[in-house]
Formats: sequence, C-alpha cells, structure tokens
Amino acid sequence: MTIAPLKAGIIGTGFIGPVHLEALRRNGIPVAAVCDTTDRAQAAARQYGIPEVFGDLQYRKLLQSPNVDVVHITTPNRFHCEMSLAAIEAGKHVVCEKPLAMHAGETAKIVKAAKKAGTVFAVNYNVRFYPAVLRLRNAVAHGELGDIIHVNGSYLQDWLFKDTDYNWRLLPKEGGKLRAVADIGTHWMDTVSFILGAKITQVFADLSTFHKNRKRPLGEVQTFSKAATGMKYATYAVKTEDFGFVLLEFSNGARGNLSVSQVAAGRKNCIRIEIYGSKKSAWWNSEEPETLWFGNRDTANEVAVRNTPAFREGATGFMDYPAGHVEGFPDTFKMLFRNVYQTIATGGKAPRLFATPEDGHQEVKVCEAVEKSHRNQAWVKVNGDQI
Ligand code: SOE
Repeated sequence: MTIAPLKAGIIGTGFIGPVHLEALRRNGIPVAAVCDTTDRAQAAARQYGIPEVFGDLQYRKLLQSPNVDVVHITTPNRFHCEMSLAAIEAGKHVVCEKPLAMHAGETAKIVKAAKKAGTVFAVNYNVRFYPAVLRLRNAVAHGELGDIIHVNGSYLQDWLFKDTDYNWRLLPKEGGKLRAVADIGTHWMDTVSFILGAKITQVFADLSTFHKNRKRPLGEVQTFSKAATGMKYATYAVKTEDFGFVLLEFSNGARGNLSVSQVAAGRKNCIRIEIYGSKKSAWWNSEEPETLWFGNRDTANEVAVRNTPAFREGATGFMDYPAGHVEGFPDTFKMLFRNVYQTIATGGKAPRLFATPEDGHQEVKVCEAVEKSHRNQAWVKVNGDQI
C-alpha cells in the first residue's frame, strides 16, 4: 500500500520533532515544512533538508501550505490545543504529541472538532506499537491469559534526577499541573488500557516532589540534554511531582498499581508492564524490547522472541527486521505513523490501532482524577466523583 503521496509538516524541533522526522522518512513520507522559532526552524531545515521553513512560531502559515497533508505537533504541551484546533480547521490530518492538552476542557474541544471535521487525528502514544505490546494485546483478546486479575508496572527515568536538570516540563504553565504522571504515566496507562481493551475507572494516588527547589539554567535546555558547563542558575520552587504511585481500577474489574519516577538513577527510559491472569501471566519491559515472558504456575515459564512464531499474532505487519535485529523506541514511531498514514490513504480501511482524540481525552481525565485523589487522599472516579 502506498502512502508516499502524503506529505508531513512538523511544528516543534526539540527532542521529539526530529524523532518524528526520522520515522516519517523511514516510511518514505516526505517532510515538506517545518516551524519553530526562527533560529531553530532554520537550523532544522538546514540539518534535515526541509524545503519550507516557517520561523517566529508562525505555524498558521505552515497550516496554509498546500504541500502539507498531515501536521505533526511536537511542541510543549501548552500549545497543543490551539495548534490542534487550528490544524483541524485548516482541513489537515494531525498527529499530536501526548498529553493531548493541558486540561480536560481543552481535550474535549479537540475531540469535538476532530469528530466534526472527519479528518484523521492521532495522539502519539507510541508505546502501543512495540511488537511485544501488540502481541500482548492479542493474547488478552484471545483469552490466552484468562481473566485479568491484576496489572503491575512502572515507568522510570533519571533525566530529572539532579536539581540542576531542567526542561520546560518542570513548569506547570508549559506542561500542565502534573509532570511525571502526565508525561510518562499516561504512556503506561494508555498502553495497559490498549492491551486490556478496558478503561481506567478510578484511581488512588500519592505524588511526591523530591527536589522542592530546583536550579534553572539561565538559557533553554532540551529534553534529555544537560545544561552547558559554566552556565548560571536561578533557584525556583517546584510545583510538579518527581515521582508517584497510583492504584487503579479498570472497567473489566482488573486492579492495577503503577509507579512513575523521573528521579530513578540508572533507569533511563524503562516502561515495565506485568499482567496477571487466571490462566497465565505475561511481562515485558522496554529496556529488553525483543522478549516477552509468559509465566505459568505448573509448567515452565516461556520466553517469546520478537519476529519468531511466538510473536505470530497481533504483531504481524508491525515488524520490519528479522529476529535478533533489535527494534525499539524509534521503530514504534515508524509503525505508528505507518498506521496513521495508511488510515488516511485507505479512507479508514486500515485497522486503526493508534490513540484517538477520545483516548487522549481519557488520559487527561485520568490525570485530573490522579491530581484530585492525591490532594484529597481518596479514591476518585475518572469522571471526577470522589468516593
Ligand atoms: C520525556 O520524559 C520523554 O521524552 C517523554 O515525553 C516521551 O513521551 C517518552 O517516550 C520518553 O521520555
């Protein structure tokens, strides 16, 4: 199936914009335009050979370009809503980074506008596209694990471990009220909901800020980058959580517990999912993406290796390299975009596995329930009711 006539435009050239660009090109999708502040947009255009450049964050001009069919929004969270609505209005298809927007009021507007427009809108929950996750989803759907009893897991990183580590995500006005839960916790929650085919219905959360005060470099620092040596710092009070724990209940009756942390030394980017069923268990983590474990009570545990017969169902069509040739983080973007662009190219006939605006809205509602639960130290239903 050819998706090549479709062209992309990218708004935002920080850590994740170039990840989008590379994944698009690996699918044979040209990147026709880029937008950011003038210096950054020009630098990206030079580095990656992008023909159309829009500086001064003039993204509305990019939206008018006849050369752009699909707009990728890879900016800080505070821009997601206004840019998504404008892109929908301009008739473009959209891939927006997660979390979908700053609060549920904004995400509800995006859901409504996307529905009305009828164009394709994807939220970039890329973890869904690890072959192990797709295989796991298939195992659950076909009852291989039996009834799901409980789910356990974590998403741990260390790039904000030191009080001098800095990024826009630390500021509520740029990233939203929650940080670790919104940035990485929602990846875990979206992925587990996707695997189970069940929504999170209520939560009990405990959040903590280890660095009550941090030092902000007097200059911008990109995600996963360090401030330059000799840089001067200003101290500021931190209003978002460094780590947290969430108890969960799912719509299928399963219970879960999730730990998130951005101050876990040595854990670079580790998402771990363990699913315990009435027949068998399964567990996987992104630091060893090629293997999925199945656990049995009375017989030997099994190790399933990517792109062998053990991965046959669910992941077929989402693996390009043979077994032993590791596919990881960048490949999940490649597969997600392939799914989005095939959906556009076929007028919706391709199986739609990417997160929709409704899924993005759900994750933001879960974040709001988490924040309220932490504040009140009580179970909170995802629709907002305290229990
Ligand atoms: C930073 O925490 C970050 O880049 C997230 O924003 C991504 O979603 C995650 O995949 C890796 O870490």
